[in-house]
Amino acid sequence: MNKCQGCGVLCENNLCERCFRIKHYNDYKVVSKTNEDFIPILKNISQSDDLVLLVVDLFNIGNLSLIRKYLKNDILLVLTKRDLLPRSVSFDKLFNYDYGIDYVDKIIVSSNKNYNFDELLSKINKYKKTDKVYVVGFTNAGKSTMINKLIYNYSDNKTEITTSPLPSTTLNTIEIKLNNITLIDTPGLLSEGDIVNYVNGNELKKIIPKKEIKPITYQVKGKQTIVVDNYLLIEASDIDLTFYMSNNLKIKRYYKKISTNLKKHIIEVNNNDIVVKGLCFIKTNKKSILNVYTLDNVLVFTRDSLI
Ligand SMILES: Nc1nc2c(ncn2[C@@H]2O[C@H](COP(=O)(O)OP(=O)(O)O)[C@@H](O)[C@H]2O)c(=O)[nH]1
Ligand SMILES: [Mg+2]
Repeated sequence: MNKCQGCGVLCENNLCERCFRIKHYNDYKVVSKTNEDFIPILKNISQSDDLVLLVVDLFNIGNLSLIRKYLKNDILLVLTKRDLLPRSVSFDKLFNYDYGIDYVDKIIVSSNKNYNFDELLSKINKYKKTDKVYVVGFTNAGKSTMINKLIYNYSDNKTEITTSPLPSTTLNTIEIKLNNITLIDTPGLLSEGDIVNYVNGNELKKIIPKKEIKPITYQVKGKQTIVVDNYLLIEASDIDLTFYMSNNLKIKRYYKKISTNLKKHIIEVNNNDIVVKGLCFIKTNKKSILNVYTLDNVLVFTRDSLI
């Protein structure tokens, strides 16, 4: 048996049927995996001295300690998808943000824009203790895309790992040579409470940002309701709210109450961000209490403001 070059499952050929279809027809077949499959992989990595690249989607950061807690290894934090956040965002603010875990170093990159990859390769070489380097993170963080970019930029290797906007594209560990280094891609931890787990393919296309986000600010005076498509409704009063989300989502302001079937969360803010996981984050400018309504299983929480 071979391992599929695209996703790592055992199969007869170099590429399994599912990866072939994703690659040539953009035809996705959702495979449901659970974290039971991934945690043993992390524990196994932890037995080694190998450097770990923890890849983080800057638009959808997630609780990194859920991954860190299984790993004793040195971690290079790779903050990717820089291209999604507005160009005007300060480098220092993003770089010095508290990502909630310890690491040996960090770097901001964009695989789509090929931004900062020379620096990434040089940091990998600086911190690696062995010839193996593991790549971990949440599903959809951009791990496989980053590896493909490294391989494309710096080696003659023609293999490509399958990437897609759906969770669980990479199904098993995949080893891929980057000259003297063996990069090892992993399936990634499922991001619980993320909206991508609860919507269909067409909705995903609208929700997942692909281009630089254009933030939208509402200066709410008195009581108002802000509605984002069928996914989010916010009741707020006397506060500035700046929405960071896909430019394809429709947002509308009402000067009255709007009825909704979405699930209610009462959220206290204090100059920080409200995160609706996978959908958006909303920067606020004062202390206040808001009603935030969204889909049933989607997590809503606050964090220090990223931007
Ligand atoms: N805008 C943007 N999208 C990216 C970037 N890197 C990956 N993506 C997209 O994010 C999605 C998940 O990428 P993938 O590499 O499959 O994630 P993995 O599950 O961590 O391996 C795909 O739709 C990619 O095209 C990036 O630097 N910028
Ligand atoms: Mg992958």
